Amino acid sequence: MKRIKTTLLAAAASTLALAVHATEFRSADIHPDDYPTVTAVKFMGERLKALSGGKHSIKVFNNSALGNEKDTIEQTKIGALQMVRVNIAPMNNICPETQVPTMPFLFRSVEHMHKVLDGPVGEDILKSCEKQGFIGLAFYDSGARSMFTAKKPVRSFADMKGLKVRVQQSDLWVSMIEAMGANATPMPMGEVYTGLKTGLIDAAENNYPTYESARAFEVAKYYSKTEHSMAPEMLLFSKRVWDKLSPEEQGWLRQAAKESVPYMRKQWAEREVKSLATVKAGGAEIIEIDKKPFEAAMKPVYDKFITDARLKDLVKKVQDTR
Ligand code: BDP
Repeated sequence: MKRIKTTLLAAAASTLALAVHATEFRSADIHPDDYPTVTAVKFMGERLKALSGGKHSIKVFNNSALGNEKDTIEQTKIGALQMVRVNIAPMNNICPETQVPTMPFLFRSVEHMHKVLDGPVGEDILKSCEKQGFIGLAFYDSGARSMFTAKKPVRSFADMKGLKVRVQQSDLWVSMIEAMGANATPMPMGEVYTGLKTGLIDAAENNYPTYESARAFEVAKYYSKTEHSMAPEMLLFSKRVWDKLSPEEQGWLRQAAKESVPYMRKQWAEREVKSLATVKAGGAEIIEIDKKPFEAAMKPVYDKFITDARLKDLVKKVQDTR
């Protein structure tokens, strides 16, 4: 009898322990429900649940429900939020190594980008944010970013002169746009549509899926294929929270994040095609443009931001990746 009681007690205690420790991690994103970054993190959550035997899960707070990217990065750093999916750009001022995959005209193709980010250079960059309080779990695709304008089309490099262009909150992005002869205005994504509509800005730049999902094509119908940067997306976990997890739990998270990457890439490729069709049907004009003068103008940006030996070495490793 005594033995049964003890066993029952032990079972109850372990159920309790499980209940106490079962965690629903919160993850932020600015994008709508069907955007590939959002569906990928939801997929990661399912994988995490399976790997952890139901112990852990992820709830995605998208549509900027928890704030813009700069705010949610800050919340993740202090551990108020466990996870965040952001573009790499707002991390540029926080960990300098993230500037590398942001650099203009660095990647030669999507395959080149995947090879770099899946390899030791990608690993190195993900790890570099640890000292700032972030565990880099994965990179996601973000395609190539191009310029879109509200009033007059950009058909050549010279047309960039004097344009007021919204950029992400990163010094590197300000320089990139200024090197094109335009004026850069950093602001969160959530203000872009109104900014373009009211004439506060003349232009912004992004990939097809965001140009489409943010409805920017309704207010800026000229999309010029400058393809100036392939700045990827990043999935970051709060180091403060991470350090309290067991190695086994950390392993589940890493594994689930890793498994979400091919899932995301497939969704992304499909979404790019779908978004292009949507913006065209919505009246956007897709303009082919000579990218050479844009690329040539980027030398001062490399000189200003790729300054120390470590960053130079990383850029070289990217260029040498075949
Ligand atoms: C999109 C990224 C998103 C950024 C946005 C931007 O997916 O993370 O916030 O660009 O330009 O492509 O701010």
